[in-house]
Amino acid sequence: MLLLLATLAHADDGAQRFLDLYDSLLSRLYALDAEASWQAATDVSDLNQGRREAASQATAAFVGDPHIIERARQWRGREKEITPLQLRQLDAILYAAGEAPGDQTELVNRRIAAEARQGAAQDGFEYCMEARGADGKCAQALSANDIDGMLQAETDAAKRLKVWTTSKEIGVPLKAGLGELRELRNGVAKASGFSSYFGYQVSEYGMSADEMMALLDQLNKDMAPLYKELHTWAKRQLAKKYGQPVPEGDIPAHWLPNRWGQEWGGLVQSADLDPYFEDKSPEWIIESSEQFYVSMGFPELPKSFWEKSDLYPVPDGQSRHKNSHASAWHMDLKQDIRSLMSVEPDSQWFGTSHHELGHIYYYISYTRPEVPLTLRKGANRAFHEGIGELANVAAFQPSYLKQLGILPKKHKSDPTQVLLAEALEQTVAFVPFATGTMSRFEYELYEKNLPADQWQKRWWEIVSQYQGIAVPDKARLTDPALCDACTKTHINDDPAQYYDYALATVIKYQLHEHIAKKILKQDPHDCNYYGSKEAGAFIKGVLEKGATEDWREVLKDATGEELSTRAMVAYFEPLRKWLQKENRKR
Ligand code: X8Z
Ligand code: ZN
Repeated sequence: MLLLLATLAHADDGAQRFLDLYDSLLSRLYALDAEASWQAATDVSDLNQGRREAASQATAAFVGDPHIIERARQWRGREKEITPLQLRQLDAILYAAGEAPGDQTELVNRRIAAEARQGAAQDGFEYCMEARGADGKCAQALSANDIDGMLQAETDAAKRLKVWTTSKEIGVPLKAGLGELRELRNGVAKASGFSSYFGYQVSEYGMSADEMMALLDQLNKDMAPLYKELHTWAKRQLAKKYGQPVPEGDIPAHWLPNRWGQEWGGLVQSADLDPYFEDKSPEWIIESSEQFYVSMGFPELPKSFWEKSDLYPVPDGQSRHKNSHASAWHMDLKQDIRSLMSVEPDSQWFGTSHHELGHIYYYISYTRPEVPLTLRKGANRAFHEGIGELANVAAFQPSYLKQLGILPKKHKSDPTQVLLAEALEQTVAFVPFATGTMSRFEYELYEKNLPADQWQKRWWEIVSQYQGIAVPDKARLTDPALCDACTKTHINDDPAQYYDYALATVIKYQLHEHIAKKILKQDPHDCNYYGSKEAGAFIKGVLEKGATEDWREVLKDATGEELSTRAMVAYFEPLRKWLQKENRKR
C-alpha cells in the first residue's frame, strides 16, 4: 500500500495515469469497505461493527490522503490541459476527500467509529410493546414491519397511540450518538473548508446550503395549494375513521399510517391494493419488479444478485438483527450488486422493490468502460432516487397492474381515486416531509448547530409548520431523553441528504410525463411502461451516463426542460380541483 501510494504521488507524467491508479486502488478498498458494511448491516454484532470500522478507516486513509488531494488539486488547476471527463473525475476525487481529510486522521477515524456504533445501535434495536425485562430484553420483540403493519391496520385511536409511541422509543438510545456524530461530521467538513456537514453534502450538486434551502422552499410553495386541500380532506377522513372530532389545525401524528407522516395511505378504499397481493409470494414481488425492467430491454439480474442479496425478513427462530430499511448496494462499483430489503407480499413492498431495482439498474447501466469508477454514480444523488421513484409511479399505473394480473382485467378504476391514492401514498403528502421537515431539521442541526436540548421542540415545530402534523402528547416536547428526529433512519445513516428525495420527486414527474406523452403516447395517469423498448432505451440513455455529464444538462437533454414542478403540478391538477369541490361541500 505504501509503495503504491508513493507511486501515485509521483505519477506526475499525466493526469490520466494519476486517475487510473486512483481508480485501481479505490476499486479494491471500496469493495472491502462495502463488504464489511454489508456484513454489519445484515448481521449486527460487535465483531461486524469493528470490521466495518476498520475497513472504512482504510478507505478514508486512501481517499483523504494529503498527496492525493494535493495532486488532484494540481491537475484541477491545469484545466486547459485536461479533458472535461478528467475534470469531472478530479472533482469527484476532491469531493470524496472532503469527508476524510488526511490531516485530520483522528477526527475522521472517530467519526467512522461513531457511525459504526450508531448503525449497530439502530439496526440492533428491538421494538417492544410490553414492559422489558431487567436486562432490557423484550419477550415479544417487534420488527419495523410489525410496527408499520399495526399503524396501517389499527382503528382504535388509543391503541394507535401506544404503537406510535413504541415506534419512537428507538430515538432514546440514538440521541447521544447523533450529538456526537454532529460534532464529528461538522468537524471533518469544516476542516475541509465547508460551512458544515450539510454544506459539504449539498456541494455535490454544485450549490451552497442556503441555495439548496431556497430551492426546497420554492418547491414546497409550488405544491402548497394542493397540499392544503389534501390535508383538509385527509384530516376529515381520518377523524371519521377513528370516530374523533375533526381537529382545528394539525393532524395528530398517531392518526397517520406512517411513523413520520411521510405517506398517508389507507384512505382510499377503492384503490386499496393489498388484498390483491395476498396470494403472491415475496419472491414474486421482486421477480416481477425485475421483469418490469427486463421487458423494457434491460438485462436479467446476475445470478450473484440472487445469491448475495438479503431480500426477506429474518426468518422466525433466527436471532440475527438486520437493518430494516430498504437499500441497494454497488459493492465493487463493478458487477457485484445487491439489495437489502425485508420484502413481504403487499403493495408497499411492491413499490419499494421497483424502487430498489431502479438503483440496481442504474448501477448496471453505468458499469461500463466509458464511465470511470469515480463517476459511477447518478447524474446527481436525486437522479438515483428519481429513477427508483419513477419505477414506483410506473408500478401503480392501472394498465400495468392489469397486465401483471394484480388487478382483474375487467377492473374499472376511478381515475380520481387512483390519483388521490398516489397523492396520499407517494407524492403530495411526501413533499413537505422531504423539502421541509427532514431538510430543514438537518440544515439547522448541522449548519446552525441547533443545541441538542432543543431538537425535540424544534423538530415538532418544523413538523407542524411544513406537514401540518401535531405531536400527540405535548409532554414529549420537554422530555430530555426523547429524540423523535433520531427515529428516522436517514438522520443516522444517510445524513444531510434527504432533499435528494424531494428533488427526485420533482424529476420523476418530469421524466414520467416525457415517457408517457412523447414515447408511449398515453395518458400520464394511466400508461404502461411494460414491454416498451423505446421507454427502456430512453431511461437507459440517462442511466448509462452515470455522472459523466452535469446533471442540469442530463435533465435538459432528456426532457427539454430545467428542474421544475410544472409536470408534477399539472399531473395532480385534476385532483386539486376535485379536492377543492369536496372540501367545500361541508
Ligand atoms: O429510503 C427510501 C428508499 C431507499 S433509498 C426505500 N425512500 C425514502 C424513505 O423511505 O424515507 C424512498 C422514498 C423516501
Ligand atoms: Zn432509493
